[in-house]
Amino acid sequence: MERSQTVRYESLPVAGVPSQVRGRHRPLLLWGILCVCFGMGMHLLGVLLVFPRYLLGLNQALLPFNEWIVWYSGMPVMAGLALALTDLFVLLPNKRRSEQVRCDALPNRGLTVALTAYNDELSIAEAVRDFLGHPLVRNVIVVSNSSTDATFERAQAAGAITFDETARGYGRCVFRCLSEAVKCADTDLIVLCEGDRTFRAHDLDKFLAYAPHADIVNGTRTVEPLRQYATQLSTFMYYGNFFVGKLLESKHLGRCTITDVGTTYKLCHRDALLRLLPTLDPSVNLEFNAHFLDTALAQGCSMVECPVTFHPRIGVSKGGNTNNMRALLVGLRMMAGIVFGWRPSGHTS
Ligand SMILES: Nc1nc2c(ncn2[C@@H]2O[C@H](COP(=O)(O)OP(=O)(O)O)[C@@H](O)[C@H]2O)c(=O)[nH]1
Ligand SMILES: [Mg+2]
Repeated sequence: MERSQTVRYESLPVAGVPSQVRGRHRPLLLWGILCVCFGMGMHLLGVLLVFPRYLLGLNQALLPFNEWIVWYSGMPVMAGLALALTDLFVLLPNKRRSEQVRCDALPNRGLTVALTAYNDELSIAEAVRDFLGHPLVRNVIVVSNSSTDATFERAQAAGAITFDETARGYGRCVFRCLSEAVKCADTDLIVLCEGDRTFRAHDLDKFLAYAPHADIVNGTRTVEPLRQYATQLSTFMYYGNFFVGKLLESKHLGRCTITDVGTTYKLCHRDALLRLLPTLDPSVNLEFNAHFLDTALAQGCSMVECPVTFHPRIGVSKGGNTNNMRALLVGLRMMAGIVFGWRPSGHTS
């Protein structure tokens, strides 16, 4: 294909991440939030026990346990508050970055855009044309995740550099996108996005405005006037993403603001991505975006959020947005990853 011939490829470094990692801190605020949530859950359970006690005639049997649970639910709440307040008022000043606000020059503002696609034949050509139409976009890559429809052919016909990723799963697809994009040595800036038309090329200018300030500019879909009325992001997912985002933020307190943990749309500086890629686990599936941010922050990358517009999907949803129950499971796995570490999660699309 013509466009791919103009791209100069460079080999990936084999060594791991350089020693950018700064001193690790205990995430007391994260533990505090979890303790408070646990205590409040206990308390709620205690209040709800009133129903079996009086409606099922189990008052005598359940009363001692009911009193215990309501009384002792205060302990995790108090412990959690103590942890959270210690982190916020004692440790935070040392955790916050002390250097000046970063404002790098961008000598090369050209962009390589990499789009994930899985059976997205209805939208992929339009998405490719949208991004190719932006004056700063030099390469558009599409990674089709073993699509069984015409996604690959339509992406190629629309002018994308196309790849087929045979290992199934969103994480594998994103990882392949990033791995192919860093080989494009004619650009310093890499944009990851989806080929389902939920995100648009006009937002690239917003990303570029934030690009001097951090290694990673992560899109956020939480700015109300920028969300189209009916999208796949239900109210539950909107607040769920926000909550999990704040958990991740509390883990890396003083280093970032996170309001949306599930957006694919993001810009990365190529040099930072080259260091980060060997530390990512492509077998983490639909939680991959949270895994990406957590790992990047742990490696010492800087991250800033950028509001992006969000639009209804073209075609059928296959990801974590299919329904609220699936979104809940993805959210719980994200929380487990943030607290206990990231584990492979088989593809379920
Ligand atoms: N769910 C899923 N999505 C994939 C896979 N491989 C690639 N993708 C793409 O990754 C994106 C998933 O994003 P998401 O917004 O969570 O789900 P969507 O509702 O299907 O768009 C879509 O653009 C898919 O086409 C896969 O194995 N599973
Ligand atoms: Mg999508």
